[in-house]
Amino acid sequence: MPFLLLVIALLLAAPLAAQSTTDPFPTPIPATEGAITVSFREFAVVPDMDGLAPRMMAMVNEPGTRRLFVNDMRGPIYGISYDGKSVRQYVDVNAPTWGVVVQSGGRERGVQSFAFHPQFNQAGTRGFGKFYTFTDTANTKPAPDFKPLGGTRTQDTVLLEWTAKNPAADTYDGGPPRELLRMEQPFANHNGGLLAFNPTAAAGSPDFGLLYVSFADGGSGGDPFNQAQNLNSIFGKLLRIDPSGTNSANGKYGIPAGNPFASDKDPNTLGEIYAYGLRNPQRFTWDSKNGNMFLADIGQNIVEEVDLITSGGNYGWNVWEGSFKYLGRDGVDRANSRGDSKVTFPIVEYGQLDPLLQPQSSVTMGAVYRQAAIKQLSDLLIFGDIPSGEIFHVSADNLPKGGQEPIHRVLLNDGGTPKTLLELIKASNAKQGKQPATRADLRFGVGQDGQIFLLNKGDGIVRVLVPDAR
Ligand SMILES: [Ca+2]
Ligand SMILES: [Ca+2]
Ligand SMILES: [Ca+2]
Repeated sequence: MPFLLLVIALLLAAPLAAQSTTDPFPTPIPATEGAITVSFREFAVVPDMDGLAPRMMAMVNEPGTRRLFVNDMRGPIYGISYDGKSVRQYVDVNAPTWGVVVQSGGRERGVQSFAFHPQFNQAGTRGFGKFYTFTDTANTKPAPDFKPLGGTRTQDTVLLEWTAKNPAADTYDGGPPRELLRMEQPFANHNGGLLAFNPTAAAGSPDFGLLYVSFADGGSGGDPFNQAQNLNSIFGKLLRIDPSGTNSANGKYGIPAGNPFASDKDPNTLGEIYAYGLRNPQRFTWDSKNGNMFLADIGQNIVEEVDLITSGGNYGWNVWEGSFKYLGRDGVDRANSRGDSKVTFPIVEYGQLDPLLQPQSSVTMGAVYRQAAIKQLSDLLIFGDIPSGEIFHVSADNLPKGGQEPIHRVLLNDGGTPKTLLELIKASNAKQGKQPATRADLRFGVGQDGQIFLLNKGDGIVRVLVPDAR
């Protein structure tokens, strides 16, 4: 054997020694190269509560009644008219009359998300009047449907179904919510994620009316009970359930037969699971052109990632963080990246040490913009970073295959000057006579015609991206 081939053979045969790093992407996200600047306007103002800016977390379009809805994590859900001029409280999940008792202490707990059934405004259908909320609750008297594999009960996370009598009413007019699902939480952090119906699923298609539920690994750090890789645990998963069905263990919701572990004849794999190996998958979205599903999974201490989700996929946590072996809080392994053919690795990822993102970072989705109105955003996958408020883009048609290089910035055109969301929030805080926010706490919302809204927890202002003035 020629010497060179021998060397190559030895290299392939020997496992590479771990090369621990805190910074697997030494080339930063470019500050200006490839950056897009987009116009925006202030769309609506959501009221303060107890003197503090609303902790806006989710925004949802309800086309049947032509309203947008946005929540404050402490309980209220507001209805907003399509022109942004009317903002009215639709329901307060935390109102004593419902008995929910929202646990919103700290930064990560509270009403996480909500979703309207696609038939919300269609009388005579099973989804008529129905919407769903996912919240942390301090009421831990009822027995949970799912327990963690360790820890001490800090709060529960509950999935609730509400039924309005008149969906078009300004204020919710139905009774107390029905509890579908209750999870006991082992730690205060990493809780519920997003509830969403697939908006690309037409009536009559198999995915229509099924509720996707992202649910984090339970918290602490490093997934201490290895729940995300455990198919008998509800933690660290993307779930898909039928809220109108009854064949779950508690009889309060259905498990779609098409779910990857529903019909595998293995009682140790939960039928609710759609994808697994997730850490803190707060947000996901679908591409209206092709149905692609993209999910943002918040990393531990090194890598933030965006995944293309497929049924039954293993997204690696807590064995992998992004494309790299997870060694612990202090490092990932630079060697042997993406080295497991059974794991689905991110389409893009970025390092928490990136200079744009200091002092903290965590990824959030996002939307695929398939409209022509804002031409510089067409056919891009838009996502962002929660604390810094940085907005990023990659191609939605030529999907990247990992790494940080494909990522470029989206900046906001403030009277001709490109700004970040955090800079805009600080400026409005000054006008409001408030202390300047130190975090943007960016979340995205998507409206009619693919409008992209920017939420935050600092100034109560919902911003919308708009075409440039001519
Ligand atoms: Ca938790
Ligand atoms: Ca099973
Ligand atoms: Ca992953």
